[in-house]
Amino acid sequence: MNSNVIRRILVDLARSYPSQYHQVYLNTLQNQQVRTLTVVHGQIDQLPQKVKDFVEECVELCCPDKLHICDGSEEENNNLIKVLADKGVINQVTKLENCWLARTNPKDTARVEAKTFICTEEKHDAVPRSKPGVQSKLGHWLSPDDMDKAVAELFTGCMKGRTMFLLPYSMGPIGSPLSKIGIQLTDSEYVVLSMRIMTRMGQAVMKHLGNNDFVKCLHSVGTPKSERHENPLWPCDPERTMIMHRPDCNEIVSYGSGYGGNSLLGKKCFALRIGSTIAKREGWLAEHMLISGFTRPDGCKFYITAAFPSQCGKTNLAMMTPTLKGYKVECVGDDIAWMRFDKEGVLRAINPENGFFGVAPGTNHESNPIAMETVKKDTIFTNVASTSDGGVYWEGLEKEVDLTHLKICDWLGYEWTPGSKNLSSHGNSRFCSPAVNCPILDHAWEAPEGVPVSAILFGGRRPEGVPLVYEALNWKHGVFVGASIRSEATSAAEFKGKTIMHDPFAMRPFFGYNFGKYIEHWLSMEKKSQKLPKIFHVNWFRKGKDGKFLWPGFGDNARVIEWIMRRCAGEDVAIETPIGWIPKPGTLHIEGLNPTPNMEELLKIDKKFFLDELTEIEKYFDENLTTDLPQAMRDEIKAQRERLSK
Ligand code: O2Y
Ligand code: MN
Repeated sequence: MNSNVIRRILVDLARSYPSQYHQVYLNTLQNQQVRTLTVVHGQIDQLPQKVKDFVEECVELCCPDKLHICDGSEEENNNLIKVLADKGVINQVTKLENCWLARTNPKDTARVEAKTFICTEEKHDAVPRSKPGVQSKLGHWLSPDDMDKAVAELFTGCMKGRTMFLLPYSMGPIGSPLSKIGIQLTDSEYVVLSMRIMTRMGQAVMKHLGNNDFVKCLHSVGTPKSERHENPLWPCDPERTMIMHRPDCNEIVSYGSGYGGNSLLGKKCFALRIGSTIAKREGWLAEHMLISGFTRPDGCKFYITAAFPSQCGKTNLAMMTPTLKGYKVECVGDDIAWMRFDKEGVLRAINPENGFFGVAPGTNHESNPIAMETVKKDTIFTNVASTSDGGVYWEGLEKEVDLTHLKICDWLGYEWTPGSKNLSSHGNSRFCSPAVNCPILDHAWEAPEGVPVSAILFGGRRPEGVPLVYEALNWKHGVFVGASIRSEATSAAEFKGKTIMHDPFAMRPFFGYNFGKYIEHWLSMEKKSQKLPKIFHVNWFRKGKDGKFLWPGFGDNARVIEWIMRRCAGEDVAIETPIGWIPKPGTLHIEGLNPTPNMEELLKIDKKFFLDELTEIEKYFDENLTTDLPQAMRDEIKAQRERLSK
């Protein structure tokens, strides 16, 4: 008998087996023996049929010993914390309230772009046609056959001896018309704890799901051959890690990594990669953007969204403490925005997440006091250092933690001394904290209809040439500005060093479909509304001849946002330049800044620099998009070149 037929029969048998024993009997195909799966938490017969089918299929494939259906309760959470703490996978940060520190396998510390794939029938649906000989930098394609082979090879029996956890979760407030539901299966307790922070997870979601469709997410930390008998605290399989997405059937499959964006599948995989494909189909936008509300002293409030590449300060801007008197910032989200036009033509945004997975190094009471407050309780830290008084430490806290009488254990667990040539914390170490801990969380952060967006900001880390702020001439030009984002590379991904990388829309690692089509989708938004948000480009990182930053940044960025708000209110505070509108002299509030910033330098537009920039952008488009580049973008290049050549 064909193994699939045997499989079907055994699954049917399993379904009819009395559920009160919480047991289903399933077949492991490797040895054709019947194995026992113990349901240790929750009831399989109470799952919606579509969820049951998905679980059974994955149980058959992965062969876990146990199944735990998560309810999202505090009790469940505490039990899992205890399991991990008893094993030594996490340690309590006793100085803080209900905070924990995880140290990962040093080979599993960041998203792995090179091993992240979009699987479609046609390659062209996933990635643009690049120039012959040019390896596309806009995503990696996998054929359905290759994905099936990879899944069979990597996942067969990969959860033997482990528990499979079933997590029902909602991206966005449960029940919001803008929200979507996912079901993640994982063999990592750390992932369960983190997903409970980062998403709305548990029973309420399952109830809301009913028999509707959901995004199917399968995750395993994997079982490397070399470590099968070593029982490592942080199992992973770095050599064979693969993160695969199938937009046509809303599926995510991730193997080999327990870290961040590779394993918390609601975040980059669902909310951005699969999210952008759903958004394309349904006519909305899923973007790598923070969402914040700014209130002026007169009470007038504006919401902005902002797309900056990874590690360019989105969390700092989202939680900014403004230095301008009487201004208030409130945070809706720090990383992802789902946006659609409402019936009145107003662009509305929700934050699909429920927490912050922020970079620890560099976060301190000067750069982000609100984040420092947010991480004080219910937080999971990953790959930061610990101090002998029960605290945590990372680069950037030098002025705040008195290390003189403390012993420090670095992120690898070794004793560390200040001044050592090694860093105490990994450059991509993180805090994972519930959004509700944020003292400036916006009152409308869970509004089902989303918040109204007045301005969209693009930006990057540009030490040279790019002014502090400019406003796009119109929507089409704004789309070109987004498509042209470049930024000094950082350590969030595998790319290191100080090169200026292209990162269109700050989405380069997160496109779920062909970037050429993505640009077209953005262009098509113009037809949806008469009330389009204004588009701006900001750069906090311009440096002077002495190599020092020209702009103080952080809370003083409120001064730039204040100018942006005035533009949104229609004030005549800008002058036109070949690249867009910049502040009229004297209109950007710099009073009280010491030293007084050199505004002339900060806003200077060097025509030669921008002509070279255009040449580079055109080359990038030609190499990476060839004929997939929408004509509108070529028109923008031509028009900008003409403006710069006058
Ligand atoms: O390296 C990772 O797995 C985390 S990446 C990340 C986490 C939170 C927010 N943004 C990012 C990013 O890379 O954009
Ligand atoms: Mn991000």
